[in-house]
Amino acid sequence: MNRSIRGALLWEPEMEPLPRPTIFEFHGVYMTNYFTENWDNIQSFEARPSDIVIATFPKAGTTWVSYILDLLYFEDVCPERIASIPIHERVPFLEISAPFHHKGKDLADQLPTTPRLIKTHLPIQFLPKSFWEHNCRIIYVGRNAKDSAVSYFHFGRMNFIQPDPLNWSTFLQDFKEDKIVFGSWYDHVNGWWEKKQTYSNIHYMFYEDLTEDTGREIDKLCSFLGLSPSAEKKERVATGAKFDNMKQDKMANYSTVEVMDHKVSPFMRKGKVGDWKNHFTVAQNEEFDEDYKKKMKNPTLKFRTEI
Ligand code: PPS
Repeated sequence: MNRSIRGALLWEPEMEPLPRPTIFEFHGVYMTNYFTENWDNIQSFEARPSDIVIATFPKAGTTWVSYILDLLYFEDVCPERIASIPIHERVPFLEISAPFHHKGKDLADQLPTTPRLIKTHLPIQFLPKSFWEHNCRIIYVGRNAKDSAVSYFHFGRMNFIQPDPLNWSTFLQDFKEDKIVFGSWYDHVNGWWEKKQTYSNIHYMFYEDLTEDTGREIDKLCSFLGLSPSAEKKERVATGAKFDNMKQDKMANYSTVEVMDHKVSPFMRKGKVGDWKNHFTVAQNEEFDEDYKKKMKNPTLKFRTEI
């Protein structure tokens, strides 16, 4: 195995393809060993009061919001980081412990920045307690279930450290039964929403709102974080974080990640609200809506499936 400049393991084309991980129930949530192997170290992670957590169910726009925050905080002070370090190292994925990846917890420990921006897909009950003890700021990003399912399906096809999603109808059934990595979309979005009612340091935002009006959502983020960038700076961040710009940026588009095959499906795939309409059959949509109504009991949490 080779090592890249920063020490990441490199996967070479002549090597055996990685076997897909199996999914299993872990404290009541479906996971793979790539997110449970380093569990005790993750749970005892030492947060700092200045840390900012970006929490999401997979495929909700984590990278988009990470990129925006990274630009807001560090574009002026260390532009070389943005130009030369991939986003998943600038904003480490706390719980990952997978082949060809640095452990997210180690990357987070070693982050030289203040604040440290830290990504997690953990459901609320698994967030290391140190974040709560230090009253850390948390940005939760939600995305409607249908587009999340579609995006997660394609991600599973191209990412060899995900279980094989097999085909769309099988994956959709697994999504409805919570048999996907990080478990139930429903529990995830609701768990974090309910916490927001008692923990004031959560800013809960939506992918659909960000798509509709990025500038407005950047304003809300800044007000939550106590930042007051100039209008020019905000404009620069909004432009830099546009889908087409991020798709071209090798430090943001995951093209440096060895376990992803972007020819199967690019990480920066479509970036749209409503792509589910190109995947769900009429029958799948009706069944999904029925099931959704039963599971989403809290009338205050509303997702938009089109804008
Ligand atoms: S991950 O792997 O869970 O961290 O993925 P995540 O970053 O949460 O979600 C990936 C989806 O977000 C889309 N994306 C964007 N959409 C609009 N604008 C911008 N700038 C942007 N950046 C990422 C990305 O394309 C994935 O969605 P789909 O629907 O698959 O295109």
